[in-house]
Amino acid sequence: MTAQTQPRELLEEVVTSVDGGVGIVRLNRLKALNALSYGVMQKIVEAFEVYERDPSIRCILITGNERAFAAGADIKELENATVVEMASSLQMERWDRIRRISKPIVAAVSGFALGGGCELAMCCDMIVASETAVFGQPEVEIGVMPGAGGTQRLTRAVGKAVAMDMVLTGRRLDAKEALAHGLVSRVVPLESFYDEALKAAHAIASKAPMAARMAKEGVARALDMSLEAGLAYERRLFYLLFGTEDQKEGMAAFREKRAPQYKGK
Ligand code: DAK
Repeated sequence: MTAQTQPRELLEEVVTSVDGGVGIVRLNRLKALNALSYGVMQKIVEAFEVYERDPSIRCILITGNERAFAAGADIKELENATVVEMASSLQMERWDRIRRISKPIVAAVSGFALGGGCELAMCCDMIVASETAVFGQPEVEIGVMPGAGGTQRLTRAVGKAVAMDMVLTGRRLDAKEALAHGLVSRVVPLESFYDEALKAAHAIASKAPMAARMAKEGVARALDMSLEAGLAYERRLFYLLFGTEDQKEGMAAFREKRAPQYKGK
């Protein structure tokens, strides 16, 4: 089969699709275990931003394949980079743009989630992992250290002891350990990891969009605020929702014993 005759999907490293209110992004760089080249990161960010702007999309799902979510940044691209190139590359900005997405993001992870792959999963709001998922920050093995949240988000998720072990020795966590340490939300059989994640994404998409976005923001901010400031912040987000039509609809639907019809207003 020549490149011209291959199905389009085989040629695209990032494949997007929509399922109801869920915008899906699938990493499809099979031969390199979904290594996050600059091009792949740019496409992920672009897809996320399209979904962010589309009011019909209420939740985003990102996944890879059974063998790999992503085995990290593309080492072959990084090998000869200079300090100046790294510091001035658009790559950090791409990570920041992912962080600014306000809609909930679910990661469906199977196989390797290493280095930047683990960091990408940790940027998401929920990780549904297959039993074969493996999480790690092995950058120290190749002469560097995590650069996109691996010392910060990982430490907040699993605590200093386990984070230090992973970052300093390159130790990987299997799915059960990741669940025990609070890195992932659910571990499910390999055959169903994608379906389970999609189901979770649909559950989120069925909720009032503003409520889901505010809830995401509240939990995300919990990690970088004092308890007192966080509680005050949460209260303001909570009050804000009483200005939405969806709050009235949700509570009326409860009283009338019917399913709510949310409009995102
Ligand atoms: N980059 C490029 N290619 C990769 C890759 C990677 N990270 N990981 C795997 N591959 C490629 C391999 O080179 C191989 O390609 P061919 O040789 O066949 O052409 C193919 O994928 C299959 O890999 P293996 O033959 O190695 O498969 P195995 O099953 O034997 O091993 C493995 C799987 C995942 C254990 C192994 O491939 C591995 O150790 N991969 C590297 C994992 C790693 O070190 N990841 C961290 C990379 S550093 C930044 C922010 C973040 C970052 C950088 C910058 N800024 C904000 C600027 C992040 C840095 C990183 O992630």
